[in-house]
Amino acid sequence: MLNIVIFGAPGSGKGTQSENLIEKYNLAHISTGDVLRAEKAAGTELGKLADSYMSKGQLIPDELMIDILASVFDQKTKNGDCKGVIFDGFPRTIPQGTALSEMLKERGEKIAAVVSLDVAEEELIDRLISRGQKTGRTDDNYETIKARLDVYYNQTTPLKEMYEKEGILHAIEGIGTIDEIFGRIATVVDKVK
Ligand code: B4P
Repeated sequence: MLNIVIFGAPGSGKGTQSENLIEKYNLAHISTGDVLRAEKAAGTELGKLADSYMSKGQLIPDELMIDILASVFDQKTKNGDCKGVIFDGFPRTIPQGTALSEMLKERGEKIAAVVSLDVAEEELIDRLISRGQKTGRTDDNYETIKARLDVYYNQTTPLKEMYEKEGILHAIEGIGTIDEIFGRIATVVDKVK
């Protein structure tokens, strides 16, 4: 299977580019942010718990996310009608990265590429503020965005080094039109598929 991790700071375009990848390569999409927002909208206990972290810009605890990820992966791939999976917003910590590799190995799978979208901080903040104004997404306000960026720099960026050592990290310039950036991503994916 073609398993791709799309990696980057909040607002770097992970969700946006995932939509293009799904369509072009017939991949299933796992967005942990979308899973948590759906739980919140449904008013479940998990959703209430997730919201208590997301509204502060913090990460949901690893043990919980790792369990969720494995069950969503099995559910999305059970029919065998997708060519692979795009992991959008997971992993976000080293323990999540290790758990993802183990989960895939147990199923005879591996990550084909980690696509890392590089975008300057001012641009990230502008994009997220603008999305917050358009959609009312409650974590897209200045204070929470700054907290999410701190979490990204402290807890998520160490994964880059891990994937670089594994030789599967592909850094992509994440500034430009959505189509231009997708062209850069597709060049990488076409080489590994
Ligand atoms: P996510 O839902 O993953 O949200 P995100 O990091 O903000 O990225 P997203 O994919 O939505 O936005 P994108 O960059 O595409 O996470 C939200 C929260 O959930 C986290 O803070 C955390 O609390 C929790 N969570 C999720 N996963 C977790 C995990 N694994 N462990 C623990 N906690 C977890 O786009 C942003 C905006 O930019 C959009 O408006 C888009 O239109 C715009 N944009 C995109 N590309 C552009 C371009 N080229 N030019 C201009 N604008 C562009």
